[in-house]
Amino acid sequence: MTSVYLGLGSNIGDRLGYLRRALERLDKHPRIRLSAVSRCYETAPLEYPDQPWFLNAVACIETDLAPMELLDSLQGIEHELQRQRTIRWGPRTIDLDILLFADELVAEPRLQVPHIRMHDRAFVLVPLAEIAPDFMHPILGMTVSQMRDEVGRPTAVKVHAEGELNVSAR
Ligand code: A4P
Ligand code: MG
Repeated sequence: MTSVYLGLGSNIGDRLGYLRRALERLDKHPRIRLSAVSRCYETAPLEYPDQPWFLNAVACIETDLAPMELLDSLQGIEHELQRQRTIRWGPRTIDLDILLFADELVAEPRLQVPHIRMHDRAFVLVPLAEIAPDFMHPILGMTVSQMRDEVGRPTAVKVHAEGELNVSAR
């Protein structure tokens, strides 16, 4: 089994509901076990600013799927939760990104791991540091908490009022 860190984001409709449903679907997958979930953060949109604020969280799963098989499963869950791909970086019911796949490196057209933008995004690093502060980025050689301290803690990242996702991570 491999420990994998996933980023979750939603900025349309019942954002908390979409995050919870994505986590439940992950945990129901026969080859995925959910082992930890961060709190949920309300974050200002980056890249494409003219869109609603996001809820973001990070989860740790254990899986024996290969990286590409996991990507297929995540895209299946996105599809089930009515994700429409219109604008790149634009609004979405649910976005599931593979942040780190143990210390493996993947450089395929469909998949790059570690996620190429994770190290400069507070909406990834703040929740990730809650559940994996000492995990080392396999290319940059920095721990998650070091990367978080470099990116700072902008006020645009705050714990959501209902911050506990209450999904039973085992
Ligand atoms: N892909 C490549 N590497 C990966 C990976 N490690 N994990 C490919 C998942 N997918 C990966 O993604 C486009 C393609 O990336 C996929 O088909 C897959 O083959 P997408 O989810 O269809 O589209 P996207 O999410 O719009 O693009 P992308 O590049 O994943 O964007 P990001 O980096 O996820 O950014 N602001 C806040 N506050 N919170 C957010 O969550 N998210 C984004 C999207 C922008 N601004 C945000 C947030
Ligand atoms: Mg994405």
